[in-house]
Amino acid sequence: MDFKTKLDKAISKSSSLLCVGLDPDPQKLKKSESQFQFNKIIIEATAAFVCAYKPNIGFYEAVGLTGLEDLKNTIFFLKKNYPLIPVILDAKRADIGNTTLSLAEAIFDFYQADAVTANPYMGFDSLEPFLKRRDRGVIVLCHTSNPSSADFQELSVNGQPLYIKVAQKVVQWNKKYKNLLMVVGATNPTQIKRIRRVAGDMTFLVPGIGVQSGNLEKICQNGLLKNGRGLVISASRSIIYAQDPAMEAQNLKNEINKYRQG
Ligand code: OMP
Repeated sequence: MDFKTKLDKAISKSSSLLCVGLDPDPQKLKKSESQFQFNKIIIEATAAFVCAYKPNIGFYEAVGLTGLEDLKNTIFFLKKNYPLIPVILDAKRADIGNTTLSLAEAIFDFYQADAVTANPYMGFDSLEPFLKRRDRGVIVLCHTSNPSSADFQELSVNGQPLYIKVAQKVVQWNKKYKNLLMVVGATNPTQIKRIRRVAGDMTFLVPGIGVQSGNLEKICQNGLLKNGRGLVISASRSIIYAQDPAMEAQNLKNEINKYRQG
């Protein structure tokens, strides 16, 4: 089953557009608790309320080899116990072609992620080895949520902001490969409206809800499709460090669903 079909089915089954980011900061874990043990508790508490999980590789790389093992164990735990929930490995990768080929092997074969986040700065050939893995999703950064995202993404290129040029390219590539999505940060409610006009019914991964203070209502108003889909809304810290991660995930799922019903 390809990534988009798996995601679509997971959205139907969970009635949720919520993705939980598995970003265990080593500083915040209890003594002797591994990142895998931390994730397992979060996954068991939140699995009923999510359509996807998104571990960010940076938190695991920070720990060294045991971190990478914990990342692999987390994804394998999900595959074994929650095989219908897709896993997005947030790595924001892309490089010259033969290097991306190796990245694709690491992300899709070694870690067995269903999708990867990818950086479009180096252009088409840097993404092609990911795109050729047609059963996996490639989620290209279009407009990110961070404070300095405008430094490059809002630069005018022939009268249009660069992020719109990126969105146009992603739409074009998706016509051929059919496995693309894009990242639009939740702190960009006006930009998401413009991107939606360019992107038709493509799905956006939307991080930046919670600690980064993205505006959920505006994002939903401006980004959701008429069928109540088209967005996967991701939160990490506000859920994984909550007193009650299950309740936090359920509340966020319900809040998103309020907007889906218009
Ligand atoms: P919280 O702010 O704790 O919810 O975490 C957000 C997660 O989404 C982190 O793993 C970020 O790396 C990731 N992210 C963004 O915050 N902003 C973006 O524009 C893109 C991403 C991403 O690609 O997921």
